[in-house]
Order: sequence, then structure tokens, then C-alpha cells
Amino acid sequence: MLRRRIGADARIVVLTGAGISAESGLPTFRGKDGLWEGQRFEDVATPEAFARDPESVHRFYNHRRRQLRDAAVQPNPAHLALAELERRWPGTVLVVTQNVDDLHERAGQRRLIHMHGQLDRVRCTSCAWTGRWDVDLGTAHACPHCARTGSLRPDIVWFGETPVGMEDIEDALEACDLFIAIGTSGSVYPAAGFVETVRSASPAHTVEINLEASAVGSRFEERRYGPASEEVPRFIEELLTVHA
Ligand code: BJW
Repeated sequence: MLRRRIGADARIVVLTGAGISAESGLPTFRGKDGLWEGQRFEDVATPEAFARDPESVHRFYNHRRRQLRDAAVQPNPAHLALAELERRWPGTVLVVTQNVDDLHERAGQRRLIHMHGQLDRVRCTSCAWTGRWDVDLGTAHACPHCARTGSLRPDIVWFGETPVGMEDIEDALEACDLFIAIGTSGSVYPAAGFVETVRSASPAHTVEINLEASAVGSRFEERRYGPASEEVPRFIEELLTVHA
């Protein structure tokens, strides 16, 4: 049962991390079999790494972009439940995802901010053009807008770069009544600090859903531990049973 009564007009903000896509077949970053295992993130997820060795960075993201198109990689019950919440909740729902996959969109989520960018988009470092990109990317490609070669990069937020949509995210966090963090380790900022932003701005209810306590788990009022594909639909069903 929900630990606190949530009003029908509640403004809900949901933060998602790699754990929500794990059961769709996409690896998380940290821990056993994670993307960072056997690899230093400084070698693939920083602007310095890209400047030093763009082909290695392209290889890392090309592999992941191809993985996204694997027929077995589909939204799981947790993504679907969040889209259902957005459709049926009388108040507002905003999903802020750290994930660069498109599983929330494929599940039907509409109010969504990709704070760490998107795998299926690229950006030109020369003219700032951004656009969709579904195939492998390399240093020989030319920008479709300015025609410069070798200036396209994955539209991903690397360490040391500013996440996308921070003003809108901060406004939503400060105004929300319910904050739910799903499948994120709480080890990368600013996302790891969102629970603190919510707590200092309002008396909102805060809920963590994860396989295990995250690095900031103790800061949440309510904690539910188990696979996202089970815990998220259960939690959302409880919310909707009360109000929809
Ligand atoms: C399940 C599950 C299942 C598994 N069911 N759960 C010192 C102190 C504080 C901060 C800093 C510092 N030094 C530098 C910083 C800032 C830095 C930072 O945080 N560094 C840390 C290393 C400390 N941050 C930045 O540089 C960010 N930019 C920034 O701060 O700009 C300044 C600014 C802020 C605010 C406004 C304006 C300006 C940028 C961060 C960019 C992160 N990029 C990456 C890689 C790129 C994307 C990609 O390649 O995909 O984003 S790093 C990587 O970590 C990726 C993820 O989005 C991110 C978070 O990982 P996530 O999602 O939490 O995954 P995991 O693997 O860590 O955890 C998975 C979780 O799921 C686990 O808890 C499991 O238990 C769980 N789980 N299966 C439920 N079935």
C-alpha cells in the first residue's frame, strides 16, 4: 500500500535510469556485466575521450545504437506502466530519463526529457545541427547541414557537459507532489541530487524503486525493492486504483 495519500491533482515527476531498461535486454553501466565493466568511462564518455580517439567512442555508441534495433529489445512492463500512468492520471506526469534509449517513446510516453541525450540522434560540433541518426557513425561522415567531415558526434551528454532541459527539470522538481526514482544508482549528478531538490522545495512524497538501495536510497520516504518490471506496474496500479 502507498505510504502516503496522493491527491488526484498531484504533479508527478519520474526519474528513470538504466535499471528500467535492464529487463528489456539493455545493460546497465555499473556492476557485474555493466557497460563500464572492463572499461574506464573516461575512455568513452567524456569530450576528452572523443577528442583523443573518436573512432573508439563511435564504436561504443554504434554498438549500442545497433543493439537498440535488435527485435528482442522492446519496452517492458515498467515502461508501459509509466505510459499508462501518463494517459490516465488526472494530474500531470513528467518522465525525466537518464537513458539514451528510446524505450519510453516506444511505450507511448509523451512528456519526456532525455537529460543525457539520445542514441538515435547526432550533433555537429561545427554548425550545431542536430538530427536523427539510425545507422553507424564514423569520422568519415559529413554533416548533412554544413557538409563538414568528421564533425558529427553522438547527441549524448558526457561527463563535464551540461544535461539537457535542466531549467524545466528543476521547475518540475520544485513544484511536484510525488517524485519517483526508478532503476538508477544515484551515483551521477545532477540526477542523484534530485531527491534533495524535491525535499528542500516542498513536502512532496518521494519513492525509490530499484533492485537494491541506491547510493541516495536513504533520502527517500518510501522504498520498494525488486525488479522494475514488477514493482513499477504494482506501484502505478495502486496509484490509479485510488484515483482513476
Ligand atoms: C534495476 C534493475 C531492475 C538494475 N529493476 N532496478 C564530484 C561530486 C559530485 C558531482 C561531480 C563530481 N565530479 C564531477 C561531478 C559531476 C558529474 C558526476 O556526477 N560525476 C560522478 C562520477 C560523481 N556529472 C556530470 O558531469 C554531469 N554534468 C554536470 O554535472 O553538469 C553540470 C551542471 C549540472 C546541473 C545544471 C547545469 C550544469 C553529466 C553527467 C553525464 C552522464 N553521462 C552518462 C554516459 C552518457 C550516456 C550513455 O552513454 O548512455 O550517463 S554516465 C552514465 O551514468 C549514463 C547514465 O545515464 C548515468 C547514470 O547511470 P544509471 O542510470 O544510474 O545506471 P547504473 O548502471 O549506475 O545503475 C543502474 C541501477 O539500476 C542500479 O541501481 C541497479 O540496482 C538498478 N537495476 N536492474 C530495477 N531490473
